[in-house]
Amino acid sequence: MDKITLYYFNVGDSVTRARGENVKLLLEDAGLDHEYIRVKHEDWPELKQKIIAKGVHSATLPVIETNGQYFVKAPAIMRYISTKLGGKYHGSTPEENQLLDVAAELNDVWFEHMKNSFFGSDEMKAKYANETLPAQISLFEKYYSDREGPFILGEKLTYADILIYHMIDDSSARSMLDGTAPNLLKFVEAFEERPNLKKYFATLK
Ligand SMILES: N[C@@H](CCC(=O)N[C@@H](CS)C(=O)NCC(=O)O)C(=O)O
Repeated sequence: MDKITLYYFNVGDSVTRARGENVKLLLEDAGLDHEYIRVKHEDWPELKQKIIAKGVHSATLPVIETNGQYFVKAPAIMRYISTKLGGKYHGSTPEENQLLDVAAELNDVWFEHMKNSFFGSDEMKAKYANETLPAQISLFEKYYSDREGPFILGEKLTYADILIYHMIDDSSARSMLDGTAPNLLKFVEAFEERPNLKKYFATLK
């Protein structure tokens, strides 16, 4: 693929928090030539208008620009890149791809819960930590128990795995997996051992 420029905000004090990191992880795993531009909130309205002027009616971040074109919505960007790479991060059958779509949809529901608690009251934060988060982990553990793993479809890493890995990371939920979600733990460990990702994670320390 041609060089990709990824744009996203910095959210809070973390360089990996929220939706942009999903695309970043895919770019790193695939070893694609890219640049990651952090958009300041005051610069976003101008960039947004520039993207809209290119015919992208619902301009949000993350966005990627490649070959003069802009592409939006994190899971859709990931599917687009996967398709450009011959389905590298897709399943092999319509049924497998349907499962990945479902996992991505459920992941988005989880993200919305996390986002609302992040910006919400102490009560909302406590409800998320004590009820929603354990329920989400237990739900995804079921999906990862259906096959040998380590990934949701088996041995092949998919874009849905990237979304789910990042959700676990963003929720600081890794430590909760030990003893409660063995298949998710196996998945997370395998994910972190992927050579390109291992190198990338080392740069974050
Ligand atoms: N479902 C979309 C959500 C995109 C979204 O809401 N992005 C927010 C930042 S996380 C945004 O761009 N907000 C500014 C705006 O809508 O102008 C995705 O996955 O990319």
